Amino acid sequence: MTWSSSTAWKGSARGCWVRKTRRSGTSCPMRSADMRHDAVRGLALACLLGFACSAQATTPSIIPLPARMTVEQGGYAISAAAVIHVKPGDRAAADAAHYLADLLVRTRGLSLPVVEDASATSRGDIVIRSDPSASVSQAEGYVLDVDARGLDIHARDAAGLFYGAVSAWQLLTPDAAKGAVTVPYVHVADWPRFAWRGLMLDVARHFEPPAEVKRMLDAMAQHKLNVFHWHLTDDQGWRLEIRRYPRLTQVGAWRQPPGADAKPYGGYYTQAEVKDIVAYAAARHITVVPEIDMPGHAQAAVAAYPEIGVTGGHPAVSIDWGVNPYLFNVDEHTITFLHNVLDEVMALFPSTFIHVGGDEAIKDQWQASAAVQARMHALGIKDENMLQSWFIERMGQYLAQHGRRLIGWDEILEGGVPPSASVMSWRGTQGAIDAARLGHDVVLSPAPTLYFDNLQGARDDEPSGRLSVQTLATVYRFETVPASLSAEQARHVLGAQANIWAEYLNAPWQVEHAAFPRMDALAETVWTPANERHYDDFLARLPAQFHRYDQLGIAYADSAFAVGMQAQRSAGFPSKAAVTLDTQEPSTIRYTTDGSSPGPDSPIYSQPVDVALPVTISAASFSADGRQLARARTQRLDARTLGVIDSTGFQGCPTGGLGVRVPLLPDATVPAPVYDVDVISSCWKLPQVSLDGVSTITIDGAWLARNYGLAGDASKVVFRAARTPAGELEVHVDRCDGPLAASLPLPMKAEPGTTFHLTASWPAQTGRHDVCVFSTAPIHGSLSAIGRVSFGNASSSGAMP
Ligand code: TNX
Repeated sequence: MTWSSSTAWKGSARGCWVRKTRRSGTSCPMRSADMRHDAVRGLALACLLGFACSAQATTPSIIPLPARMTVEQGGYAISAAAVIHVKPGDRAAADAAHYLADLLVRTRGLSLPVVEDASATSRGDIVIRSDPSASVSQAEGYVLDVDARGLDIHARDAAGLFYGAVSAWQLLTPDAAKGAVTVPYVHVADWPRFAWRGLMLDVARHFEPPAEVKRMLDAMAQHKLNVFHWHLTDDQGWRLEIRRYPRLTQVGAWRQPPGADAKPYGGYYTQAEVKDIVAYAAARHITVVPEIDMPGHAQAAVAAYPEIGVTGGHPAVSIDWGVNPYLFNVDEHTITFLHNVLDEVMALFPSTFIHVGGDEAIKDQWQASAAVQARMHALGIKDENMLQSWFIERMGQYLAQHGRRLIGWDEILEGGVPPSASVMSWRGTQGAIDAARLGHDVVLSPAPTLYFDNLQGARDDEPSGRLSVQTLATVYRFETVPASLSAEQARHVLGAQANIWAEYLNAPWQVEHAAFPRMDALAETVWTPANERHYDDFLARLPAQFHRYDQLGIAYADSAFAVGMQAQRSAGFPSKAAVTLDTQEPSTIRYTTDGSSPGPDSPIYSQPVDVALPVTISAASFSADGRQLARARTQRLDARTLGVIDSTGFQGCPTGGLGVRVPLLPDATVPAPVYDVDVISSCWKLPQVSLDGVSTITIDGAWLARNYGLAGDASKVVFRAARTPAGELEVHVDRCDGPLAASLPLPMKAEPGTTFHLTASWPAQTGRHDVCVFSTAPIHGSLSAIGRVSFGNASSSGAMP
């Protein structure tokens, strides 16, 4: 490897500015390297914030950041006439070259031919070549050199060539422009930190068509993620065709959702579709790890074949999210049934690891069943946790006989982890620590950080999801290896993955919104060396990635840069307000007050803006080079809208615990409306509401399906006594047990999906107060939810309904 002979970047020692190398013999003086790195990061942040900076100052937008990269002065121009060279017979290089060419057409409008050419080792434009003696020897690693001779990508294995091509694509797409592009001279030596770089997609709760699964696989490959964990079965749907047991999909793939006119919801993958998807993934160096969840989350399978369930009853496919009671029984017949299922699973999925779930199997049914208890005693097994361990081990042994390995959620540690098992740790990181200490391999996917079903911002325009906000920064700062593991134990950490649970992600665009750009943060977490990761540098590389998403039609979330607005009436001036603007991440906010779209020349926001009402304020965030980082958010401010509080201004009450943002109906695919509810306690806190002059309160809300399996938490649901048949919304001031200010009887028609609009008068009071709204609706039947609370006063008259 000879790339240490690089030229200076802005006067620094050669090859020293981006990152200090850990290869002996090529290291730069530590201090100069660190200083340079800090300077570059400082510049990156400055650029993002809008201060003057040169385009060269930021690290080239490769995500995940390579293990080592040096940038030099100069660049190689790739024109529309450029060529990608591969050697005849170098199949892996040709595959990578075609992937690169295809991406370039789609995103840059550059149509570069792939040419088989015996002299491909000599340089010119882009060369991709297998090289058994490439200086990067790690699996999946590659070298990418750009100099006056062009781009050269070489690697020892096919995955390395592919990842080199992906990095080259990113270098070739630094902005939104089309056509020719000049690539900076860089030397990249890159390889992954972890072998398991995963993403889990739950298609059981909401089905994703094969085309969308492929889109996600493509995106994974472009982030150098290599394990697609496919959650194919759950209480709400069995999505994999099993030829021996056709009812699993004929019955188990369909459910009857709540709502008066709801049509059956469902879908499944035929074996032909699965084979196609597995091949598509393999071509992108992704292993598909299927999950067949057992012994819990089994309701759809039991609905199809009641004889493999416990009670003898015949449930429908579940419409309740959460934890449902249906387990498989432990008869030999059922074990054989599941082995037969695994036979077909193994035939379809070449993955060494097969996931058998193991999560959230509450043991009520096993405890209540004389047959299960008799079998447990006959087997000499002490309790139900150990019975689960036995059950899982029966699967583990079967898989091992076929040369496969079992992996399961961390509950498989309860009752003794089967010796052959690997563990996926989701309830925090303790499961990973315990398992690694016991010598089992582990994958980290802790909730809530790596649970992408959580919202990524507090704004009311975030679509549905769980209400524990997990920002881009939180995901980025996740460290895979728990600090308490010794170096020896840490060797059992295979890697990490994010999980896209889909109870509230009803349509492909919502899955994409949840996944991107947090997938970028995840990718860097699992690929880039820990000490090379710097959040501000990452943020500076993100705008280019957003342009790529735009070109690929990916519905990414701009939540990290979306401008939030808060308006406060100016004291003593009812027709004036002060507007505060902010973003989650640092950016330059520009705004307009004349209804026009904010652009790179609009005024920069620096302090609260005084506005005369009515006004329409529009704001967007920008990077220094004028790239818009988030779409503009617009709000009309007048006497009426100033008194409106939406979910951005709601907080949960201390009594609650299970906060979710849900659509009007559980399977609705339209973007709005959505409602924030706490399933344990129907209560909302509105902090510090200005009550001066308020004389009415109006609440817009809806009846929602109460479709939650709460298991042991069911007894925690807060009951509040009602005064009227359907209950009412009680509004209290200062505290939930403070003075009652209004009581709005709920309408009787409590069919899920019906909205309501309730108004009451409001007693005169002054100043800012917390306001607490809670529902006294019965705790069975539909769930009442509020979407918007409007406080009206004399100056908003006319606008009041
Ligand atoms: C817990 S994580 C589950 C899933 C849910 C998820 C929702 C795990 C192994 N089980 O069934 O979808 O929470 O966030």
